[in-house]
Amino acid sequence: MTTTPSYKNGLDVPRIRADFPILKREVKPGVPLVYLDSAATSQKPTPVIETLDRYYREYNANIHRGIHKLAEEATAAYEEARDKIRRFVNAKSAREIIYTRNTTEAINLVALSWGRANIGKDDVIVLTEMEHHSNLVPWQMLAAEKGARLEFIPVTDGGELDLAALDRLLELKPKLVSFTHVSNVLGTINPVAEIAAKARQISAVVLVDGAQSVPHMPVDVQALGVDFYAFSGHKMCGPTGIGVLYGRQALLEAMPPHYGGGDMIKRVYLREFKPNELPYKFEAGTPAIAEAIGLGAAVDYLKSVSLAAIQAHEKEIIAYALERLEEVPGVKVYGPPAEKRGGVAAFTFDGTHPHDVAQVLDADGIAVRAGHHCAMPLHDRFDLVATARASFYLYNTTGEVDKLVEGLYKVKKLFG
Ligand code: C6P
Repeated sequence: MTTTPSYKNGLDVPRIRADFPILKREVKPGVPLVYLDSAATSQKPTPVIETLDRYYREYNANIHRGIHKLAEEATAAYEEARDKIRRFVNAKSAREIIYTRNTTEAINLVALSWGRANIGKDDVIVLTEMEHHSNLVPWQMLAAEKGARLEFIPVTDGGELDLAALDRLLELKPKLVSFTHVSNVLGTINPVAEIAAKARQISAVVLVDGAQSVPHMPVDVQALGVDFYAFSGHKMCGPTGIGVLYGRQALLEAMPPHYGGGDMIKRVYLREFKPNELPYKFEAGTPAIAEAIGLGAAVDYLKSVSLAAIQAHEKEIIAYALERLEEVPGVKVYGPPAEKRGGVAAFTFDGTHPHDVAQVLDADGIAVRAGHHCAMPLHDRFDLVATARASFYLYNTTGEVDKLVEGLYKVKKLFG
């Protein structure tokens, strides 16, 4: 058995764990929670929880409407959070930061607005085989509506994108290239800047699904050279119900609004309207005010820890996890080696169904996810119906990896 290494990355994990009240929880008497499901949603630190609490206790009001004190405070906090997020991903302007409910809604916004206005019959959209359903289904719906064609960058046996195939697909002159930064199943970190540069040469628009990257590594949308970048607050220590679409201003300016209603208008007449300026053009109706402000607090928290340190910590944890999982006879982990992946390990375990694996682990307080993880075509690619998945974040320890491995030996005993 490998001995547990000490962390080389400088992250004070015990101190970080103290910031997350839920991690003190026992799932039953004497059985502490081992939370290995942060790719589904992360836990929330006290500063985020307190920010939500303070909003409702002290300045709950609708934004951009009232001229009273509370409305002013709520509006200021909502817009301050937008600017924090802008700086976090290095967008040029806060106008380029559109609040959405989550990554899914951000991608649908692009499909409904940019897609409907720019994609026509026989136009090509390039996606990849490793996409989450959120970055597949909206394009399937658009392609069906417009008669457009979907093409896919294949995934290699090692769980990486086949970039030679990308070169061939770019010869089809796609209008859009849309792909995930980090796979939620394989953990693969895709070379975003390289793909975006190639796509730009043929003037394709580039959308990146950042659901599994923004929480875990420094992201600079300008350096990456992307047009759209989508992510979710709940996976980055923030509340549920809030997400972000980053879009290049020139593109967003040219796009029609996708939803109609309050806030997204400058002037309404009985038979027509004039849309509001950015970013409000895409924020119809009363938004998730508390959640946006809470996301601002999550950004402050992640910055105070340092994204570079979080990434280094996850690299250590995943390297250790891959090494330990390999020791367990019958376990097969999918995806590339630790250097090329984020903190995600999806695996199968001989003939045992992943749901049984997850259930046995759950009895010991170990939370992993089992299923297709909203990536059915990727599971088809590997001839799988489901996998079990452990995913790690800043608060996880190598001791928790050891518990996972102990749990898997229990599974082996039970199911032979
Ligand atoms: N993946 C998982 O357990 P939403 O639900 O909109 O916040 O995020 C959707 C999404 C989009 N892209 C990627 C790469 C994702 O991983 C997710 C969410 C979760 O893997 C829930 S299915």
